[in-house]
Amino acid sequence: MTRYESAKELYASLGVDAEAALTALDGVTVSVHCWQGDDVTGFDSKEALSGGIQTTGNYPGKARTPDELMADIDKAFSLIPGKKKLNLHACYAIFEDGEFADRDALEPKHFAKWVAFAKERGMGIDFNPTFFSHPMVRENLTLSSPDKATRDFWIEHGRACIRISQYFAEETGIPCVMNIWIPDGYKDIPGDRLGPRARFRDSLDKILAEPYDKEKVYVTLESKVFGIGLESYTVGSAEFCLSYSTKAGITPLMDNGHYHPTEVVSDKISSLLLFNEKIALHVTRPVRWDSDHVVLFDDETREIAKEIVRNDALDRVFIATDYFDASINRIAAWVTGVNNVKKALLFALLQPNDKLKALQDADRLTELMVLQETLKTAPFGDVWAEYLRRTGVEADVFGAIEAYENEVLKKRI
Ligand code: RNT
Ligand code: ZN
Repeated sequence: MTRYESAKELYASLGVDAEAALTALDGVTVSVHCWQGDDVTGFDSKEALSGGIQTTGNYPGKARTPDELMADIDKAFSLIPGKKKLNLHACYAIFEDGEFADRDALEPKHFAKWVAFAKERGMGIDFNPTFFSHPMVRENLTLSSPDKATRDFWIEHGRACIRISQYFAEETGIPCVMNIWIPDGYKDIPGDRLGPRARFRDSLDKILAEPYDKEKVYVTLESKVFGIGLESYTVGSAEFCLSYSTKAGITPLMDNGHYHPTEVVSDKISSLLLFNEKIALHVTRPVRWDSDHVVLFDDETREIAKEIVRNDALDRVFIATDYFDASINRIAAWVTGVNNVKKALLFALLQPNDKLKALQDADRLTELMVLQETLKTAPFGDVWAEYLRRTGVEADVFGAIEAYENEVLKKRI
């Protein structure tokens, strides 16, 4: 008997069908952020990373060109089993023959190379307007700026990104999730909290006035609690973004680094599912703040996955990763974090969810706790190893990455 066969038997004794779990996992798409590959730098500007987010570390071998980033994405994706989508930021526009277009003038053609890349690999593309690392970010403000010219520039950027998102959907045949996140806020106590939020609302209305096909483009709005240098006030707070999304009929996005340290996104998913057709997630790992560490196979990641799976919402939640660590091999960071999201989903699929609910509803809470603890040490690893085997993905991630580092990354000097 193989280790998988024995694990399958054990799970069956707990009321879980391991084969069904593997089939379900293989159907789930995770949208992989391109920006882990180059520390959120992109190709359109020489500006330092701004917007209250930060990468730390200087690990050698960072991708400097579209070709390098694409090669690294290929390497990372070869070590991640199952379905993937590519999540791009507008600052990853690729300009050819010395041409340049500023953010308010971006066109689909500036992403044609990415479309070709995605099509060759049978993937969809998600998209993000880039409201940071640009000289038109004035005093840390974009869509909420008191300066009309600044707002107008960023509104045009948002509208351009909707057109590009629709182009991605049409070219790949897979809907595009376009996420809006702005860094806007104040370091110190503001004199007016309402004004910036009213201007943000008005700017969003203007962006969404751009016509688009709602079956092809899902616009999402991501909230935040604070950023570095923006500690006292964030325009796009949780309440603002949730209220705006509901009113405008767009999709709310929760990043699990964007809440107070003891607040958990796993507890918020059920509430949002009750009131939204779709919801979106940025899965990350906050360490004391929104640090964007690599996602681990930890309690909260598993709890998030359980909330998606046991509420039967795998087709209602857009799952994306969002972290950036420059202190370790970036490809290892990508693979580890995305695979941990997939592992957490498999772990959730290997829970006897109906039984757990029934125990709770029958007030058998002692049994519920004991069973949940038993499941933690069930032979989950053997089922994951079987998934890697069936998908032909190398299990020795470090070995594969070390070879790539020696052959490719170390030559980028
Ligand atoms: C920032 C947000 C946002 C960014 C990316 C690069 O706090 O999480 O999603 O990380 O858009
Ligand atoms: Zn995010």
